[in-house]
Amino acid sequence: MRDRAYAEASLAVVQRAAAFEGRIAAVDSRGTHPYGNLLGASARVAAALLEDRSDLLEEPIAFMASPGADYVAVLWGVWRAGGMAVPLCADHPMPELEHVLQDSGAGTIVCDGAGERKLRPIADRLGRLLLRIEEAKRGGRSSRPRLPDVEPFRRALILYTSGTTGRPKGVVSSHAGLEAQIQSLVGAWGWRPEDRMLHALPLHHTHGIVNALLCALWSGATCEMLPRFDAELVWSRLATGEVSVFMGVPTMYVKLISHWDRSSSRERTALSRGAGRARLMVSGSAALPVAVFQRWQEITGHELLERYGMTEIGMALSNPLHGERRAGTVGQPLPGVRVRLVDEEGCPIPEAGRSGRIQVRGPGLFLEYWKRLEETRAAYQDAWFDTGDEAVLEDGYYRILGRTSVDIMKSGGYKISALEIEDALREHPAVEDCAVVGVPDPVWGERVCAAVVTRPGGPSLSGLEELREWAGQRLAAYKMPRDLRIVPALPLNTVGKVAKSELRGLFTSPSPPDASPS
Ligand code: MCA
Ligand code: AMP
Repeated sequence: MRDRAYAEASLAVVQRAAAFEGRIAAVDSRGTHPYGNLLGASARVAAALLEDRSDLLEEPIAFMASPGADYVAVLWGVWRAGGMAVPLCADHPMPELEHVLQDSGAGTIVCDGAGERKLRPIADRLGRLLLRIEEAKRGGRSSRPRLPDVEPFRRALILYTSGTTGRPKGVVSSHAGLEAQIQSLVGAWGWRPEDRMLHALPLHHTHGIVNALLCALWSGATCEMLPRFDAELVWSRLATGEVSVFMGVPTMYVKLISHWDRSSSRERTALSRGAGRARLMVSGSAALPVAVFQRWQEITGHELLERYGMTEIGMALSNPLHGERRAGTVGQPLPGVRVRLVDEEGCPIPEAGRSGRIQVRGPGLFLEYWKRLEETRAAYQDAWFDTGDEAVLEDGYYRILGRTSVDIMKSGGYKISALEIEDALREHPAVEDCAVVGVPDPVWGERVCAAVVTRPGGPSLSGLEELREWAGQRLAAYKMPRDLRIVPALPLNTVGKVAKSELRGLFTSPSPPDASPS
């Protein structure tokens, strides 16, 4: 049934939701929310955003909402008004939020009370309009506003992701691109209306937004949204046996395993039995160590389904829903996605067994880096997007070998640019120069480590805690250095660049007491 309360939008996401009107779409701390209610709320948000206009015409609208029905109402509301949604992360410090607001050019920010307290100073400084979610949900002035027809090729979403240059870039996806990403996963992973997804992922990245939330809603399933990841809370929900689908980054599974290990034997039995009733558990965003795959299988009976993707392309490779899930691999191309490996010159590698850079094409690819035409062009070779990740095809399964750039790290599933952190650290008055590297870590995948050369005659740097406190005002928590070495000079290679592989060795060997103040 269609949303009758308001003139209809053409978006597939709305049409699909209307078909599930009476079913529960979201469960959050406030209760259960049927699809029909989310449609009504999102139409009113759209009306409030439109006011006297007939169409936002892809205007970027930033929003900060806690995980739950309000998040969906605002996301859909922006789309139904013809706008482009820019999700903000509530945990980010001011400079990160300011970067997103400035770069996206979002003139309006929709947020809850907590968001308003955080965002008010930036909004005032940048001259942006703040709209409270509660107010937006009351709708606009007209009781029966007309919502625009939104064509699928229009811009829908900007997600900010770190790259090899400077600050995070905005990755723009169209409605059609997102729908292609969703449809590919819904088919491959057998999503159905009876599913109940337990959602504990951040809602400003593809993993949490597309793979988890939007796939569930596209399918008429129920998405139970936790305020944040908490191993005990996740286990308590898995233990009920009510959850059918769970998705996480490898760090989450490591933390869940460690919680299970700390539980009593009676608790363990209950946790394992409940989790065993789920039909699908997925890992992605970073490499899943084989030991974690095996331990999770011992504990829950689940073979984690590992897949590979990227903000710019959505998901590209996946182990099968039915059939062998091979630990340490990411399976085969998903429906509608083409994948090839190329050598250093960009020539396709025809035979299996040779490693190369992954290139991807398909209808789910992003449209552009927001306002970065040159970088968008450079990301493609013909119509193939170059991921910068290396892989090898072995016996029909792709295995990810790593990244071509030493300046990109993955920690806790978050993509982190070493260069961005170096730029920030160089602003510290005691820092003459620095270099940041990712060092393998059993919990986080990689750990952010910084080597610093102090400024001669400058203020002293007492150590890691001082640097972290200072960096915490500028960088998101997951970008903060976890280890510091103060060195007389940075090691350079023959062409005068910092030798990052050599530098990594500094952090894997024990630190001399005088070189690394704690
Ligand atoms: C937090 N800490 C970290 C990191 N994050 N330390 C190292 N590396 C990190 N990345 C520190 C905190 O500062 C804190 O330290 C302590 O660990 C506990 O932090 P807390 O936030 O409580 O940890 P947590 O809540 O357990 O967070 C772990 C997490 C989180 C839930 C795994 O990192 C997370 O939500 N990751 C998911 C990221 C994601 O969605 N990526 C998808 C993007 P202290 O105590 O010293 O202060 S990639 C994507 O979308 C593509 C398309 C794809 O393929 O999926
Ligand atoms: P992001 O830019 O945050 O979307 O992160 C995308 C990157 O995450 C990819 O380019 C890969 O480097 C990494 N990634 C995602 N899934 C996997 C996986 N299963 N194994 C290894 N790396 C992965």
